[in-house]
Amino acid sequence: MSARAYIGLGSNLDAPVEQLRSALRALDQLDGCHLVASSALYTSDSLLPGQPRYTNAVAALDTTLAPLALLDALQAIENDQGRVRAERWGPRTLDLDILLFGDQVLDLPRLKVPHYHMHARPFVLYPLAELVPADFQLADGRAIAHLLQACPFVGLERL
Ligand code: ROI
Repeated sequence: MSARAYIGLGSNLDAPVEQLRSALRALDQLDGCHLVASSALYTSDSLLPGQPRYTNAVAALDTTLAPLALLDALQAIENDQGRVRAERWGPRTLDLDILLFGDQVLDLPRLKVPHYHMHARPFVLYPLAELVPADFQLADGRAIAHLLQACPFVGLERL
């Protein structure tokens, strides 16, 4: 059985656009996964001061992997692309987050789905909105249209 997962991609080191393109290829090549679509790329200032600007995108991925197996696979891609986990929230070559996993709501130590911060992040919501129908609801019932209304398109540049 396959589930549609939505993956948030972010990078603010070492040629971010190339990092995201390479990550999209790697997602499509994962065993049991098929890249269905990807959003445009967006740039925005870091939520934390003193870091380079980020480039972000969202991908729709069909997968037969279980959520934690997908998480392991995403972390392997991050490591392959040179991510060093020096500090929490620090600059990174590549960040891959599971935003949504089918209709599942998960509250595990390693994985919370829907992603805990996605509702407040324009660099997640606006690319996600490119990939889902206008009446789309998150697995916990929140409507994307309401989340977008509460999260203005401020500080985002669509590439
Ligand atoms: N800011 C932006 N614009 N994009 C990100 O992906 C991002 N990721 C982070 C923090 C440092 C919170 N800021 C970000 O982890």
